[in-house]
Amino acid sequence: MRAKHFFGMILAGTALSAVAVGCGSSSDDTSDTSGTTTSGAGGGASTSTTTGGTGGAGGAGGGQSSSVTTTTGGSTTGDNDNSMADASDYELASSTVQGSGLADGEFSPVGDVDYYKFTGTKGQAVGLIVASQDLENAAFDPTFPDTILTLLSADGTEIALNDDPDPRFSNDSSLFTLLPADGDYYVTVQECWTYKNSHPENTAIGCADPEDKPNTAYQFFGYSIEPTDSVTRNEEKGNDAASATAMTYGQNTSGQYYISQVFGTFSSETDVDVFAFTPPDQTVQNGRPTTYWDVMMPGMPGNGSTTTPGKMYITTAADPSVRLAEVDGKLTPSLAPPLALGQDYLLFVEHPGTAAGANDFYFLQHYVGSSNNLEAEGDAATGANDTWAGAESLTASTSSSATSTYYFFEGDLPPSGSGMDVDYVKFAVPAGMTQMKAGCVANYVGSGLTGLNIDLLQGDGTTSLGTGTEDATAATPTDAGVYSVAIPAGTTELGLKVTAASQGPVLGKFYRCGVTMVAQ
Ligand SMILES: [Ca+2]
Ligand SMILES: [Ca+2]
Ligand SMILES: [Ca+2]
Ligand SMILES: [Ca+2]
Repeated sequence: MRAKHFFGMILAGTALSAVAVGCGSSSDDTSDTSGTTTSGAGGGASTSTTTGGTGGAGGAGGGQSSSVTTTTGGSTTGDNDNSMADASDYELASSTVQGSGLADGEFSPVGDVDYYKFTGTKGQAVGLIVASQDLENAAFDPTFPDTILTLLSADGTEIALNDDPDPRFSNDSSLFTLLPADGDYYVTVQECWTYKNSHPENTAIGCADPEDKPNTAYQFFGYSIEPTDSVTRNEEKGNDAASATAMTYGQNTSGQYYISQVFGTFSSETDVDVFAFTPPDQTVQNGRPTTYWDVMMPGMPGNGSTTTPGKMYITTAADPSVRLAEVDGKLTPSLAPPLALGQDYLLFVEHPGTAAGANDFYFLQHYVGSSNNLEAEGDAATGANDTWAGAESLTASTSSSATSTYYFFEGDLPPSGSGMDVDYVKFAVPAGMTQMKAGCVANYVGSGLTGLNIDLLQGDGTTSLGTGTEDATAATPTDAGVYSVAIPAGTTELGLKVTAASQGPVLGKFYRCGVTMVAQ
């Protein structure tokens, strides 16, 4: 019974991911990380979406939920103990069999670490999941544990770690990995503060307050990831379109599509994995159908892979030589182009070409959803909003409040005459808003636009409050953003001018933007 509840929550929680993620924490809102300010919930988008969901828009992206199904085979014996020597034996479940394999645990007293031990084989794909907030439909509730899960090799070396899921629909942990060798493994499950206090060197870990949380219960589940209707493993049949592995899309009983899991190994530094996919026909709630592909973070802390992907790109099935969207997985971990539903495409995932590591693999979380509000010009037209006089008025996101206002939009910048299209938008500044930021991405998430630039304009349409230019090829990529801008007193309207330097050879012309204002 508990099992059903557990995974029921994962499904519901993930289906809400767009909204939940979008509503994000205020601390996330201060992030200047490229690409994180540009998708509303509409993005449905990536785990790093930060600046507030766009309410209804988001739902579309949602619709997806975890493909994990409850299974038999998992088992646990004894108490959940505090060291490798006392670890509870756990047998990985098979993800393809219905049943249960859940271990109940509790963080008690504060600082408790629970160890589980399982046996696996080299190359085995394993999912390790903790549910605590999700057990009680309490995503981001500070009275519930913010868990961290680590995977240790038999000698106790940490080889992988997850804090929060991707998409980030709660603070519960889920780790998807390929085991590097035959043998025994250990899993630790603990509250975030317990880990942080014992690993001060791991500065990447941020924990939700308070340290001593009133609720302490969790469930742990580990399973062997087998191909299902929403899980696709590259079959290593070759490196070209003719040998592509067909991807699958699964639906729950309500007709919502699951998040698809797409993964594979890099057999050498020249390996290219090719997947054939057809975004399934569905109704997207906002904007245009958009495909999201998020790379799970490699390394440690991460999923333990010894490499990032290299180039990742999408073509039509009809012409694998022309790239519609492309990112360098070494630099940017998310590919998010709008694509037509029901059409046949190919996804190429290349090794970065560096020396092959001991366990080079990748996991992508993939889903199809809606987009931000779309400009009126459409993907090939120009002219409608090319001047301040013709600027399109944006509608504030429904996630806005008395203390924060959000706008999300996107569009295209096709070649126009001897140059490029220019898009102007304008938006109201509600009374009380004093600080703001705006950011746009294109190349960062696979568009063929380079040199994306935004100019934040006052209501006269000419006075600039700041400009920013995207550089997705820098060692530390940046979006086209302006940050920490003081809104001049008395301002009732602002605008953005969006331009790009060039487009091609990648065919994508899209860009995606977000604006955040706060009262401080
Ligand atoms: Ca966590
Ligand atoms: Ca491969
Ligand atoms: Ca345009
Ligand atoms: Ca335009």
